[in-house]
Amino acid sequence: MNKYDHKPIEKKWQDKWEEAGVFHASNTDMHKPKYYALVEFPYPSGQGLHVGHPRSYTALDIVARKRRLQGYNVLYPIGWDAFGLPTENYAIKNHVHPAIVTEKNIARFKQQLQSLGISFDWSREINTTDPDYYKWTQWIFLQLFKHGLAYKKEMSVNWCTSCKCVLANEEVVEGVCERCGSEVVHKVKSQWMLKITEYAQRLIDDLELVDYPERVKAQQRNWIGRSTGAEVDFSTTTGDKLTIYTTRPDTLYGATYMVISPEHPMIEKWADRIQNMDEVRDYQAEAAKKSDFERTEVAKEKTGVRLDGVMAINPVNEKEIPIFISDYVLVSYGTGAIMAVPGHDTRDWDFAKKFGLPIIEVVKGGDVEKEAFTDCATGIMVNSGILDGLTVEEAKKKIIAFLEEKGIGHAKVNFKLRDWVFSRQRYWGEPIPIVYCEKCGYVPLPESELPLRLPDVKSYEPTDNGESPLAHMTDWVNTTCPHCGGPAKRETDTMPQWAGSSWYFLRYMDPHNDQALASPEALKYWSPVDWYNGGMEHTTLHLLYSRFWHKFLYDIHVVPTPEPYAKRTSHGMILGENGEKMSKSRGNVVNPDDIVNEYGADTMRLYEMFIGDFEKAAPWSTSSIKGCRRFVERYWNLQGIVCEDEGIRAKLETPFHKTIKKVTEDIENLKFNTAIAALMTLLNDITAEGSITREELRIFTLLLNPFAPHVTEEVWNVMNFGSMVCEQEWPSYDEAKCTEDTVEIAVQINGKVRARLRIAANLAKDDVFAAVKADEKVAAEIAGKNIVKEIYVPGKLVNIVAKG
Ligand code: ANZ
Ligand code: ZN
Repeated sequence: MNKYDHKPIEKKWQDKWEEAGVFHASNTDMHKPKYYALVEFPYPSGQGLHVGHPRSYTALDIVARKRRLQGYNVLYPIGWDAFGLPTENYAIKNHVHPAIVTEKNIARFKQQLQSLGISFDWSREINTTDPDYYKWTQWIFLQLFKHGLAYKKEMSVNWCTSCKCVLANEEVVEGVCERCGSEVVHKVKSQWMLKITEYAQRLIDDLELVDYPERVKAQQRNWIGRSTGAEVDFSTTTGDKLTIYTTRPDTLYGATYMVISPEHPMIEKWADRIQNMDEVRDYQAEAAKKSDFERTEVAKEKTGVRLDGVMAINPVNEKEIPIFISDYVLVSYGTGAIMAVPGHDTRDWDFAKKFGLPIIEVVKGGDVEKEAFTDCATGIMVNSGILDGLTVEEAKKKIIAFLEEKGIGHAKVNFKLRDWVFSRQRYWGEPIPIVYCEKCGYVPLPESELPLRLPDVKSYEPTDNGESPLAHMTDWVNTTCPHCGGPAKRETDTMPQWAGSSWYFLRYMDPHNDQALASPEALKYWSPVDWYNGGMEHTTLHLLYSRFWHKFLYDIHVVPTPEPYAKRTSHGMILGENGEKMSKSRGNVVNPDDIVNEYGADTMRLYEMFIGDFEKAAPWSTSSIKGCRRFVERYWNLQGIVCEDEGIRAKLETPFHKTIKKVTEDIENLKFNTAIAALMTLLNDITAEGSITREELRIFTLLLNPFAPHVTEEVWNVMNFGSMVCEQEWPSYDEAKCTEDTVEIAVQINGKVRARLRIAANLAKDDVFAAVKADEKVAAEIAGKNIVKEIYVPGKLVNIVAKG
């Protein structure tokens, strides 16, 4: 037997798999059950793969490999989400075309991924910057446009002063650009918008149809931000009406002033009557500089200007109340105007204190002189006329009925979700396939003219006036109107990076189709994605956007299911050895190439799966990699102790059946670490025997294969077990043979698990306690203490409460 040498073995099997095409999904074997495993495709950055990527890819590779052995036609694809700012910024700095940078980065990523032995179907590789791909991104945009879901609008947008680019709200994090950290200001620009708000309710409702972690569903719901309340009309001394949105119509009697947003259109209408218009204009200018985040931060000092010369009238008690403008009221939410109830809303309370406005208690239960009382579950209405004595919930119903009867208000559902700003003033994105004609307006390109290719430009720098570099290409910009044949101009904005990733999982189903984004047969067979894994950072926006596009495609009968992903999971981050986030500046980055080179891909894969609970963050540990390497070597050495016996020996029957069951189930439940631990235990049981039978080695090899695919192929080959492991059948187990006569129990002392012991399953209670107390760790814990309570949950747990 040779010494284990990972390098030649790994290269050999990677080549053989590729040659034999064993991981190709089949679009013709449609009688077989299908399984579609998906990982978020990477952005091919200049840094190459980091150790976080393999955590996701290896996990679903294990699932994919196991499902293949279980007889499924498995689709496990990969591609490149390659448009985007970092590449463009690099291209600007280094004067190379972004396409060249992209190609280079992809080649590196691909080589790295292949060195890990991930069973991707490389024949289905896609690239969002390939015109054959973005042709269909553009096609989807045209369908959205034709259905009135893409429209152009003048609007105040978030403008990154450094990227010189419009950002979606979600790309502004704590007031700065998510990508470059620079200041974000407001700017009025004409933008392409997608009407995602039309799908708000369905995006909430259909979360019922999918298997996502509860926290991910909650993120989706919070982002959409559905609230129920009422719209109420306040009349004013000018004879106009001012409509407000409130989630607390029950507090109407406590409204002592109103606040409208500095951008509210009524201000212009009242400009002649407002006596302090100069002050108002100054305030408007200041507010325009701030991000929505800054403006609505609860803790910030409240500012505002009272409109002198106009008053509003509270409709329930006819009292005149002042109107303010303040930046904490946003123009884009509700009606851009609020009734302020300082007794029961924290921001209103702060504002009222600062401006010396009256505070009226209308819900009993707090002390409104000290702070706003915001709890609405327990309070009872006071100082509220017809509502006195009611609970908040009762009061809401009653006041809405009252307002509806008077014709001055009605119940209203609102969403925080805004339409999606879909234009970017950048070069490296999909061109938007629309032309502007003076006569005909915005005209879609005929579908036959897709893809609309991105032309070559000399400079990728965005222009200072905020136009895309494409605007300089007059030859390209000037065109004819597809509708009237007259002169027209092409749209020079491009799509955001979110576009290509909003539908890529569909393209994998039929990646070379030039008639449709994928054939109806392929879509029907492969949809939905059975299991989608990716980072926690994508569980809000990417998930929401792709669900939106998918629902739209469902409505126009392109895709067969209302939801794209049946199940979604997220892996935890891999941290540096010091427990901090891996980053260049912290100097704690581990390069996967080095690990593969030194220990081998199989060890790297095992290690990444063994590192801890898949869904939690885990620090890197070099010593623990060595442990995984030793495990691979010990497995390799089994070849040297093969004996003449046949089958599975009686003594190992239970361990084998139990392990098959455990590995089979753990893989499906994201418990890769405990599956590996079970294989390690089984290996110990085998080596304790001093020998292994061919059948035992055969089964062990099958079980280990999804985790360590190269070394298992080699052993299989050396042992002459027949073609490749990846073409075999997953072992089955007999439930009756899975239970042993011993069980492992956890020992809890004062609520903390202090030890785990293996005891005979039928041990009597008293003997269990005796055995537990004889354990060293337990003995140390309870030494000198008084045992107050002892509980035994048979086969599982001993619980000891000890005092002193
Ligand atoms: C009166 C009131 C009394 C309110 C009270 C709250 C508590 P959510 O729940 O987030 O949807 N609001 C309405 N439009 C606003 C805007 N454009 N900018 C800033 N704030 C706005 O928030 C709804 C509540 O936020 C509304 O209910 C309104 O204040 C405020 F004891 O009205 B409320
Ligand atoms: Zn025209």
